[in-house]
Amino acid sequence: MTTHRFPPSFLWGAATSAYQIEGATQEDGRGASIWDDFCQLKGVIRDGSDGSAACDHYHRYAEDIALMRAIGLKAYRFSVAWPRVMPQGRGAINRKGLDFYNRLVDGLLEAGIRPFVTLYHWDLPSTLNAQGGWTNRDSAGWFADYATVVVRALGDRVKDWITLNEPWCSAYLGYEAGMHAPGYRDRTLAARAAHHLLLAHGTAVQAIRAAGDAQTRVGITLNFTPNLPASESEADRRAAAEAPDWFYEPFAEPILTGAYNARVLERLDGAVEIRPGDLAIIATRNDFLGVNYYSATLISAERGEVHDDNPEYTLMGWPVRPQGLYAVLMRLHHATRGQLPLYVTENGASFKDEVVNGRVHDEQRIAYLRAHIASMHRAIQDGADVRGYFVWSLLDNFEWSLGYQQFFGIVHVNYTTQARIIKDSGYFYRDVIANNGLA
Ligand code: IFM
Repeated sequence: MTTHRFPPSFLWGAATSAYQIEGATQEDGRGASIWDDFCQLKGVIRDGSDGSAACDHYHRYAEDIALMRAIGLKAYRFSVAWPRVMPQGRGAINRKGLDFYNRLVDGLLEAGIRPFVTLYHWDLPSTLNAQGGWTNRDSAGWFADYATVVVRALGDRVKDWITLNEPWCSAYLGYEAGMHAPGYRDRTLAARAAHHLLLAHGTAVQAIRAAGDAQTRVGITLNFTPNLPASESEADRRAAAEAPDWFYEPFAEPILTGAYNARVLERLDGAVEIRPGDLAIIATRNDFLGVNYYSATLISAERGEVHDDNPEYTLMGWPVRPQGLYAVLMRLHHATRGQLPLYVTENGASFKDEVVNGRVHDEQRIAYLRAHIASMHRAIQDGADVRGYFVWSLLDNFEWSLGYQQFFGIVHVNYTTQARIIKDSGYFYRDVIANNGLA
């Protein structure tokens, strides 16, 4: 019996990104990206690995589409590698790079799977980084030009475009925490990158609309880690509502309202020039908003950030808090007065898996997905306009500075043989899709 039924047109999908799965980083004219460079630095990737082979998806995409079909995916979110399409970041276009995405899109459409294309999932061409990367205001124009090239090439078949994936990570993990490429530790650079990423997003939305057609839809994907009250008490509720939200305020707020709040302005002040008209560009209308959700923070009025009495953690060390997905979706629903369709563009969990007789019995991942899908269902019942859900991830893959030691896939990948096995969570998800809900 289906207990949580979703709207008939609900789009069930899975997501990946180029550097995390493609491999073939030196093939067919692809240029270098900041992640190729970063991985070569000593000690920055936990297992000393890189994305040069990854899941070899560049060669195995047809097999991967067959897996998507076996699971019954209705949509697939992948990213285009900017340096594959424009090896120098600007100017010359690499036909062979575009051809790969042409083949991928054609294969998806033949399989009846709707492509959602992210234009930037962190692999900035190295040549652009040499010119300042996102700290250079010109990056907005570079990105819009690249977006135009891709939309002109694929836009006859791809209608759903995501400009940036998680600009919070690009700016703060990349330029302030030094954990991600390009690996800088400088608050000023991070603030500058954050503003320019937003500018790049708004500029690209306009460019994508100009290059696309009447069916073109464009949005951005942001990551949220909301503050939740540690208890139902009035004091905790107020504390959670009033606590700074460093995930929401610097990106979602200016995109949705056309203004930075005072806390964000304080951080940007002196680091970056905000020119008249910038915020209008940043707030260019989106057709949808992509929501990435993994975990939440608990806030108590007396003790600040706290932990649950009996927390369950994923292998990433992230507490499992499905109620946070409901909270984020409802907050966005209210902030946009229900006027902006939402997609959960990433949600999933890393747990250590074991292959036993050719099967992976990943009960914890199934429980995580079930609880989050139920939480999203509650938000839809309460009015949130959520149009789709993408599991992170289709495949186990390269988890950035944690290398190949995290396992988010609903499909297991053996990195020696490149053999794939659909995990039990993949079969669970197949049933969710087939029933359009939870059983
Ligand atoms: O693997 C990443 C992805 O690239 C962006 N969002 C979070 C995922 C898990 O850390």
